Amino acid sequence: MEPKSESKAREKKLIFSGIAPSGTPALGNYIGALRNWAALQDEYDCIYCVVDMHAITLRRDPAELRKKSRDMLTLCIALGIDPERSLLFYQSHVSGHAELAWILNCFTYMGELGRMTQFKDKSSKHEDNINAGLFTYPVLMAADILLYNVDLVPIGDDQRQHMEICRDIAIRFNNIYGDVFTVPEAYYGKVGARIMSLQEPDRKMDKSETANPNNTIFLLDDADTVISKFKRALTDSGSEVRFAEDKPGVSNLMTIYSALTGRTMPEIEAEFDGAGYGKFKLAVGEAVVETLRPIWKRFGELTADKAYVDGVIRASAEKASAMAEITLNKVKDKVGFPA
Ligand code: ATP
Ligand code: LTN
Repeated sequence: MEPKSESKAREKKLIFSGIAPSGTPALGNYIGALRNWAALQDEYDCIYCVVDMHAITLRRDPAELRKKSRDMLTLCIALGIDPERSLLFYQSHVSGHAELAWILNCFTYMGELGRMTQFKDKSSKHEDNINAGLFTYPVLMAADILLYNVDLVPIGDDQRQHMEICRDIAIRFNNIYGDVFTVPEAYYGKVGARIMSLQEPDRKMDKSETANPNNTIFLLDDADTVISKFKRALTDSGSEVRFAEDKPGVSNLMTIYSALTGRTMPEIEAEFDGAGYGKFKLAVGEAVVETLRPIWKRFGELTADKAYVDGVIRASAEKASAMAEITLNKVKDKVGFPA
């Protein structure tokens, strides 16, 4: 993918998305975001980023962060992100992200950041470390996106507020300085924009889950672990497989099953009519294992091929830096930094 110069228009629309290496990716990340990342490559030019700078808003062990970042990036390739067509790199390798974030901080209000539910949620969970980075997290995310003037941002439902603030910042900046940033749209996949925890279906499945690993299916869990987590998944009273508000556990499992098999809710209800929860939960677990099996294999092969993955990281970061520089130079000029 080449940097877009003023003279050469891009044929395809451009996409950016990021994922934090804050844990082993979870089934929620896969269904809500990562599998869309792979699918969108046919239609769009795509830039995908392991956002390690976002990850340090919580304290991390350095060696572990490095490993998680590498695994995340490798897993992205295993999931179908094709480095021949798309860029895939670490956020910290392209300094433009941090530079633009600082500038955008000066165009973002405390009040709008204070309304972010993710900030409220994460600061209540980590009362001992409510740092400024956690507060300005959405500004760095806006910088990630606006740096590349992308059209579309594939994300899960939990990122709606962050996308809105990104658009507001872009519009605000453009109103002052003219047409600098493309105002991006969010892209939500059709099914499964919010996969819930298996044991507590009233909250979303998180990859950073540590309290109870049975809440989350991690993409690198083995087959037995996946099946056993589904067998234990919390279902609701009764025995009917029915998609309904008063059945959050069963409905969540149906969403997963539907996302992976392409079957509709009425089809799933018919398939498991009278079957009972045990059989249904096993079928969902098996559908997940079948989806993950080729990914596990590819991940193993890629982990063994260090030189190839290193090459992808280096080449992508170089191309991304060149693209970022074009926007950054324009922004610096607009705000009045000397050439
Ligand atoms: P953390 O646990 O560190 O907060 P996370 O699991 O929420 O992480 P992110 O890195 O914040 O994951 O998100 C990566 C992508 O996955 C985002 O597009 C996000 O919307 C999507 N996503 C995260 N959790 C879910 C979920 N439970 N269902 C659907 N999509 C999700
Ligand atoms: N905050 C996002 C991760 C993220 C992101 C981005 C997603 C950081 N920068 C830019 C899309 C575009 C999240 O999913 N938690």
